[in-house]
Amino acid sequence: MTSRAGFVALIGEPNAGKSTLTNRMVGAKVSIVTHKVQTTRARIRGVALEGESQIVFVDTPGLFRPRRRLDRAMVAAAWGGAADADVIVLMVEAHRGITEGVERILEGLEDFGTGRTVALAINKIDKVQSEKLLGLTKDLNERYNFAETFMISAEKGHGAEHLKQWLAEKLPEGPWLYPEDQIADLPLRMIAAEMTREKLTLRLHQELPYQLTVETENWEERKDGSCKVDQLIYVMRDGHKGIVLGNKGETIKAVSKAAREELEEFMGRKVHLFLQVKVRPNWLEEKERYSEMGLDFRDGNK
Ligand SMILES: Nc1nc2c(ncn2[C@@H]2O[C@H](COP(=O)(O)OP(=O)(O)OP(=O)(O)O)[C@@H](O)[C@H]2O)c(=O)[nH]1
Ligand SMILES: [Mg+2]
Repeated sequence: MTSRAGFVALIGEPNAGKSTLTNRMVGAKVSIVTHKVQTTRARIRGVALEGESQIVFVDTPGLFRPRRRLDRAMVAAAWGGAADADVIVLMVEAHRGITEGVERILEGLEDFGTGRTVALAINKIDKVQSEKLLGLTKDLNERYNFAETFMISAEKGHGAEHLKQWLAEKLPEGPWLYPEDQIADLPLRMIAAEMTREKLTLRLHQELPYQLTVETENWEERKDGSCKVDQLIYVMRDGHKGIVLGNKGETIKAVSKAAREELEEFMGRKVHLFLQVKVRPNWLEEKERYSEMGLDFRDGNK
């Protein structure tokens, strides 16, 4: 049998379930997931095997109408991921259907021209009656020439195996791109920062998660096999710092505990995690913050 390998970009509106599907396909959590929109900020690769194929899933930030520099850099990263992929999967939420945002993405896909394989995955089918899905499938296929339509639930797993098998066959023949046992290619310090950002996003309300970033400052291996990880949480205002810390520091303590536990499980060893909050009013305009996030600062230029 010949081996196959290639990139499959998952694109869609924020919250469509791209990261959830990435994790399901890989069989491990490589990308953070929250109920909030705009959770993923950069391209996250997750590697899955299916038969003789190695499928590199490229989870992308959601596509939306950008306002800030960070938004523009995220949207550019998402389209860049699609442009580089062998196969694109557009994820649409079953219960929301064809929103304005989906319409805009379909227009964007037209710019790629023909000759590229684009599949449609209608996600969250666990949320709707099946009759509704037929109409939506028809409407979407009238608007764009999808190679195939899949009805899935990234969370519950319905249809995911079928989609994976189909994708495996669409990839070009060639040697695998990553070692057999590799599932992610983000540096550990970035994975660790993402874990902390996930826990913050889950606990903080309204706009605050969009106004902070997390960076791993220092990583120290200890003789006893554990590691000490220092992270900085950049916020924009003094008031935000107080909210992140919480009453008597209870918010940051809870975040730190949850992130540490996840990191320990991921690495299979003990972690000492230290979080510090720093007020940095202009972090959204600092080049270094973008490279730490895995984004291109210039993509944010107007
Ligand atoms: N009911 C249901 N919920 C789902 C399904 N897939 C994902 N979700 C939920 O939808 C929310 C968003 O999921 P994510 O995977 O973070 O979505 P995303 O497309 O990566 O979002 P961004 O990173 O913000 O662009 C989370 O609360 C998921 O648990 C599904 O099949 N069914
Ligand atoms: Mg995501």
